[in-house]
Amino acid sequence: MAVDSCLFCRIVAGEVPAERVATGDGVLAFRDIEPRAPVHVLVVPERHVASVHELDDGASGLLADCFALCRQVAEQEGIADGYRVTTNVGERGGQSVAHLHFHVLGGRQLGHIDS
Ligand code: DGP
Repeated sequence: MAVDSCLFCRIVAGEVPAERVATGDGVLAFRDIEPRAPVHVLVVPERHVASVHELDDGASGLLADCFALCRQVAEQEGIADGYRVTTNVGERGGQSVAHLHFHVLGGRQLGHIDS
């Protein structure tokens, strides 16, 4: 996908509005438009990567920055006692936006992942 037509690249660029909740080192957090929990925030790298499957071996810094922002979001949103961080890969894996993102979900009792 061309970066200029990627929805999350356009959110990062400020071309599409989103409720931003935090920023990190090359990473942005904003609220999911279809929240599935009282807290549902997406953490995305600013540079375009389709999914974790497309990351190269040198991506440990980018992943550390993503997870650092997930932790910060959890603290900010008051869910640090229990939350989920998840990422989908490819259409068959439930991914609908082809720009790497981590869902940070919490604020209610979460069950086992079974679907
Ligand atoms: P996934 O299905 O794992 O690729 O997650 C994509 C998420 O992105 C989904 O939970 C809904 C959210 N989403 C889709 N379009 C928008 C948008 O325009 N703004 C925001 N804030 N979230 C969006």
